[in-house]
Amino acid sequence: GRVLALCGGVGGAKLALGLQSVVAPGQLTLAVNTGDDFEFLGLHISPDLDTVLYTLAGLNDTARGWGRADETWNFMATLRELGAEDWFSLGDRDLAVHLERTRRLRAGETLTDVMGDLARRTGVNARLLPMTDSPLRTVVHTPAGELPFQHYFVKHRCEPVVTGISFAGASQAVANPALRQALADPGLTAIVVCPSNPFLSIDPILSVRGLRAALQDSMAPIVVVSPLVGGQAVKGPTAKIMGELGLDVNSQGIAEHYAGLIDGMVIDTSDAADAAGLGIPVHVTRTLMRSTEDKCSLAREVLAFAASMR
Ligand code: FO1
Ligand code: CA
Repeated sequence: GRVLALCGGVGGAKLALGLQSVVAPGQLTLAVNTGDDFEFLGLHISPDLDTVLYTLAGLNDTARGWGRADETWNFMATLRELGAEDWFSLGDRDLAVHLERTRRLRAGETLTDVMGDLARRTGVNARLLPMTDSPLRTVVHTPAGELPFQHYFVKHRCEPVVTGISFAGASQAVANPALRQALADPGLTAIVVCPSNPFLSIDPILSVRGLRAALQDSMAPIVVVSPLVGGQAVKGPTAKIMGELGLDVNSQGIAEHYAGLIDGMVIDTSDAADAAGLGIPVHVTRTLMRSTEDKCSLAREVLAFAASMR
């Protein structure tokens, strides 16, 4: 059956890759966070869409976690010699994607059209949908003021204390029509929330006007894969942010965050003790995705778990 997955960057892209291998060709749709998007050197940057694109196309740099494999950095080195802004790095190959995408956006194409074409040309076997084509920007609140997401994440290396998070433009944003269509499809059999950061990667998607309600109205069961392993984030600032926001850094905290939306949760074996207290169906398994086989077997288990709830 058809499957829809919500995802952000690295953690989400790994499960998306597993889903791409186990879901029948043409049946997987990915709704990707664009709250991290911004403009740098006049270029439109979509970090999560690119992480998912490169991962599904097999072009990603696995060690760095973002950008392309086999990358060179002549552009950045030359920029630095010119005294230009250089806190955000674009590799030479990545730069070509950014130049072409920005040109097409300026010529009037939507982000959905451009990403769809890039996905087709790189051999991706899933529908890659930005959650919205409207500008929606994640803003991180800190004691020293508000920071655009990439300033918080890259320029300030997630060091500032997070006192809140908001999504500028969310109430005016128009949900991607193709995503609304996927949600209304009676043939949709599962909605998977990937193990991405709930606050920084999934909440922006849920903040798009009408999307949370459309998810709730969908007939398909919604299953979230916890981004925590042993009460810790696999990568990135999830645990740090949860602590700073006064939330419990455990499966219970994740379940409460998604309460009213999700029908089931997949947690890691190291968090198995949490299962009984979650109040929703839980599937316990190994959720760390190192190998391709890890990604595929987790994808299969998540879909089987969702199928058990229909
Ligand atoms: N992350 C960094 O920590 N430093 C960078 O210079 C950087 C550049 C970059 C360029 C293109 C791209 O698609 C992603 C890039 N990222 C970089 C990753 C990105 O900022 C974050 O990982 C995501 O926004 C969080 O999901
Ligand atoms: Ca429902």
